[in-house]
Amino acid sequence: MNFLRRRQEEDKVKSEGRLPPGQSLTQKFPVLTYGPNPTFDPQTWDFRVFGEVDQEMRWSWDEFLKLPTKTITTDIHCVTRWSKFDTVWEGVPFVEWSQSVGVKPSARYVIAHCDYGYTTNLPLESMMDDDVLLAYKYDGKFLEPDHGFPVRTLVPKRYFWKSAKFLRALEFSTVDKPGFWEVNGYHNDGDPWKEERYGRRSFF
Ligand SMILES: Nc1nc2c(c(=O)[nH]1)N[C@H]1C(S)=C(S)[C@@H](COP(=O)(O)O)O[C@H]1N2
Ligand SMILES: [Mo]
Repeated sequence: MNFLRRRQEEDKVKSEGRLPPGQSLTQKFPVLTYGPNPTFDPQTWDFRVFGEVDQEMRWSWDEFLKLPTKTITTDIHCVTRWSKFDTVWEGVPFVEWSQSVGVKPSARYVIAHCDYGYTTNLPLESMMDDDVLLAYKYDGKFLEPDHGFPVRTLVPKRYFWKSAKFLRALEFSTVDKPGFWEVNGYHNDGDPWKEERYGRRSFF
């Protein structure tokens, strides 16, 4: 009965066009991390930008917290087939932040670098959406360690593996550099509406 009601609810939202193909709605917030959570020391933590920018820069935790933020409400979609509606995030908006770092015209890709070497790549174009954040609050509170504390990227229009937890640097690049999951079989672009789950080198 419960199951039936859930299916009816899902059919309803699908017909409203909010649930991408092959996804199911969840109220929970599943955790998917490859490896352990990093330890955080506000004295030594930094966030860097490098590559195709006028000047490479770094922010301490205190400096990062002074950057202008905005809050958005958005749906998120994981490649493992769960979607969660109306999640609320606060963070530094990527578009405004990127204007302040002087991105060179030669930059075409953005590579997110995280603690323990997790990386993920996107065309600069897909980062230039007004819902893309360097997020550090969820539901009005600092991120839970499991969800990427202190900072993660948030790219709601891509599958959630493109939203990099434990972010430490963004690299602007002339060439694409497929990241951790992308070289392990996930699709390079990861658009949930096109169901771009697995790439050509997929083993699944
Ligand atoms: N640094 C880092 N970021 C990561 C991951 C990871 O393992 N390490 N997993 C990705 C995957 S596969 C998903 S689905 C989401 C999960 O985010 P959540 O645990 O907050 O739900 O984070 C993404 N970002
Ligand atoms: Mo994922």
